[in-house]
Amino acid sequence: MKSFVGGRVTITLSDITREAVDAAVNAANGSLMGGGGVDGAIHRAGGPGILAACKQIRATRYPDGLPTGEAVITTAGRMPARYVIHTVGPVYRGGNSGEAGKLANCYRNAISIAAERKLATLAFPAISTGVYGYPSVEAAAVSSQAIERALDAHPSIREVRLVFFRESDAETFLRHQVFTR
Ligand code: AR6
Repeated sequence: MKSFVGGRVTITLSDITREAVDAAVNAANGSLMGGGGVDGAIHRAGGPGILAACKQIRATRYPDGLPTGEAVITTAGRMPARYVIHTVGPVYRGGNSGEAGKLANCYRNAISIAAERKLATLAFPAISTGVYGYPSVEAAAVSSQAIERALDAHPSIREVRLVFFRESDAETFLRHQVFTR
């Protein structure tokens, strides 16, 4: 499979709950209480420890929920990853409601939390491109630019693994990404 940014970004066809990375990123919603899609899969695979940690975060730092574009870190429970970084992507409303900036923030903040925690390897799903309706073509450009910038800012991050569920999603990403190297 292809790689970018000097081999620090890799593209994988897989189920993110099976990736043995320092942190798997979850496309959550602001409640942090679980849901469908990748969020449901992560909570099922990791077990109740993830929800317990999310409840703790809601009770302390984010009583009104996690704002769009922000990220928090919890245990990964029984998943092979060590941690889960939960971030909330934007719901796509046509593209003129600040969606691109919010989607970029998800990638930037997740990578920045990983660097703060001295984690080196991360796996991302294609945030917002499922239930939240973000077109995969546009998300490819936004996410690739945000990831490259964040990696430039955080040299300690060794690998960002982009995990696609379907081959057609990986192909769309590869056609529309804007990595410069
Ligand atoms: N591994 C990798 N990718 C996956 C997996 C998996 N196990 N499962 C789905 N995808 P979505 P969103 C892909 O809908 O659009 C939830 O209910 C999927 O094909 O999971 O950010 C939350 O609680 C798609 O390309 O996330 C929120 O309410 C991508 O992951 C809401 O959905 C993202 O799809 C978030 O919506």
